[in-house]
Amino acid sequence: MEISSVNATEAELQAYYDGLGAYNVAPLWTVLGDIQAREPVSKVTPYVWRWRDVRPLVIRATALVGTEQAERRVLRLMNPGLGGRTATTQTLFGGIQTVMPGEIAPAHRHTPNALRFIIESDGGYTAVGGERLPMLPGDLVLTPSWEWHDHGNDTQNPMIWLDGLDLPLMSALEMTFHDQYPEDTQPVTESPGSSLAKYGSIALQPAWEEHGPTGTSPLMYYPWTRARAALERLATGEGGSPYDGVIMEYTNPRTGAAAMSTMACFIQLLRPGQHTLAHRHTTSTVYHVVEGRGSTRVGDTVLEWEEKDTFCVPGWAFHEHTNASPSEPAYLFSFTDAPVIKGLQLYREEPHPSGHLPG
Ligand code: GTQ
Ligand code: FE2
Repeated sequence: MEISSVNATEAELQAYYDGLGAYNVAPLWTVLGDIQAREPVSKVTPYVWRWRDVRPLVIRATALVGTEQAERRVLRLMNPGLGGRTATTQTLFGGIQTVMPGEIAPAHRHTPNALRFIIESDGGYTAVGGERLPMLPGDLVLTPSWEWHDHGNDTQNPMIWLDGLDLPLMSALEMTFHDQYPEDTQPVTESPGSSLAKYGSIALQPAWEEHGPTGTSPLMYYPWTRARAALERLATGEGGSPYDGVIMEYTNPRTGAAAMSTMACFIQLLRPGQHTLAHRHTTSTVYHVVEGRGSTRVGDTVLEWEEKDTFCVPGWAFHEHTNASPSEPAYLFSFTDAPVIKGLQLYREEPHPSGHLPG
């Protein structure tokens, strides 16, 4: 036996191809190069959404649409490479949401998982599981799949935060279910601080509650004060990742696994002047600059960032970070699709062969 070779004329081939569409079949061999690329080439464009541009736009929206009209008044962070899809990376969605003084965003639930990383606020809350979780700048609030959630601003100042959802993934899976709560807000059944006291006490977990080895995090609130203190403390030593500096994952306190089934969340500190080594991995990332200024090189692109900017890094793209300040640390929050990629046993990671990207 041997590999066969047949030489049809262009005209014969074209006539054959023209006849296939009517039967909804098509040749694989004409597209095999795309399907079997040697490695992924992401359509996602590395991009920075600058706070100085986006903030006025989200504030303008508050004068034009209420939470009655919008349900969620969010500006979507549209990746320029994804052709108008509601997507910031292939799997992740980022948006900037505002809730103005006296406003609520009504209670609903849906299969997409969501996180909130607070950018500007004086208070206010997201209610989940009957508890009003605080939303101060730098706090992380989770609303995992199918949990009722409503937002409210009982302060005098705007609340603005970064939403992170797995919408593009849910859309690809055609797995979006959505429910409206019969009232605008869910009943408050838990006292303030109860979930943090129950699940957020170092290595102490309530022994009276039954739980299996897996599942989503029972803790849905990770205050900035604790995250920052942990990073500051660790930054006094030598430790950390050569690619990410002092980086900590927000985990499910019962299992140590990622905070949600589809998204992992991280907070990292780049030491003053730090320039990390370059690597790449098959997870994509949305970053938010909590404090500081610097740049992230992604392949040939340099993303310059400063406080409150949001930027994205595609999967399988080499990237390295630089903290531009010689005296101040930079703090980056980020979320990735790691639980999905790792759960499907598709995770790969490699260092850049030269250590740093050229340029
Ligand atoms: O706050 O519940 O950005 O349901 C997209 C969908 C936010 C929310 C988004 C949502 C929400
Ligand atoms: Fe929602």
